[in-house]
Amino acid sequence: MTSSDLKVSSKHFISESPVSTILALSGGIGGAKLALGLTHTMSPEKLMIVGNIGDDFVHCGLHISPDLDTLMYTLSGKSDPEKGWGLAKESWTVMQALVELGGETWFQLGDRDLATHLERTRRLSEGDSLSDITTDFCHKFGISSRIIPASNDSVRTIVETTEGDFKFQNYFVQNRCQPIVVGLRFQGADKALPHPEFIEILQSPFLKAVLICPSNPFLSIDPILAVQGVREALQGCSVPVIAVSPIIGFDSVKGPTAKIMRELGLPVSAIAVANYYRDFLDGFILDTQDEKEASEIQKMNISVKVADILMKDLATKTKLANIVLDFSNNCNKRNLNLQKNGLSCGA
Ligand code: FO1
Repeated sequence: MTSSDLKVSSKHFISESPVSTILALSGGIGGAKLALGLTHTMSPEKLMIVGNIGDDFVHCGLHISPDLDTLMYTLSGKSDPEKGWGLAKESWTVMQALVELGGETWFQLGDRDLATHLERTRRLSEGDSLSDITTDFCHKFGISSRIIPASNDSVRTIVETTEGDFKFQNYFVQNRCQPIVVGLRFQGADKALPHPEFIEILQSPFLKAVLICPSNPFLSIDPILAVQGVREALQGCSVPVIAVSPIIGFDSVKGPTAKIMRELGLPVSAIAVANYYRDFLDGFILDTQDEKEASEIQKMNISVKVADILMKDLATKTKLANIVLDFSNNCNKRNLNLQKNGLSCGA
């Protein structure tokens, strides 16, 4: 199936907001930081965020969508600033009671966060789609950007390790990313249909740029790309596709990106990330600490911008968002003329 096979009707976002949409592909914490910066830099209604659903799972009978929730909580200003996931000022009464019962407590669910999972699970059981539920939650949280799951169908990340296969959260939380990764697969991705608005926006004349957030390429972005038709739609889209490096100074900004790169036999570098995305990438933003890598990336005919990309607070998130938007405005699609002339923007 190709993206052109996916005939969809225009509703919601595009028809309501027919100008200069920015599309961001995001995992959880790192992606949500940039998304928050973007909402402070541009009209938030013009931002569409496609969230990873490979981390979703059913736990204690509840459907948990960690990355969608992290995006939702972050954009509404409700997220826990220390952990990056869950809600700020959370109470843990239910978890404590579960400890006393000897229940499953390796995955921490705060009391108010539980309400999100309870209501999502109830509505899914009544036949509502994950995207409709997410849209309704976003309205309740006062979020005017559009957050959609990559698919309304099930996609589940399986981490293949030297100790066997793990479902994502068993690898990530229960086993603290310790097992050595030998591969990843995304169960259901080949049968999952992308959310219709995702493909529609990629083909829309109103799309201005696609941003790949500084999320883990293997755990957070790949499950989105694995959904049928997505990679082709990205390769075929007519606007610049820009990625922000998740690597700073040969290490992950957060999480196990560097560890997984080493285990998969890849060099831990911004170059390796740019190379990983090179079949659809037009521009790459890397940190000033990695400036020396810029020329190698430019040799791949990918335009490069060097900037301070560490997002420590709202000011640095907004500053990076400004840089990303400015770069995307000035960055051309890779084409023959560019390649012949050796031109690139923003270096
Ligand atoms: N991450 C943890 O490291 N430990 C947890 O107990 C945990 C609970 C949790 C509950 C709800 C939620 O939305 C996210 C939660 N996360 C937790 C984060 C989550 O596992 C990961 O950050 C993402 O899946 C990776 O993007």
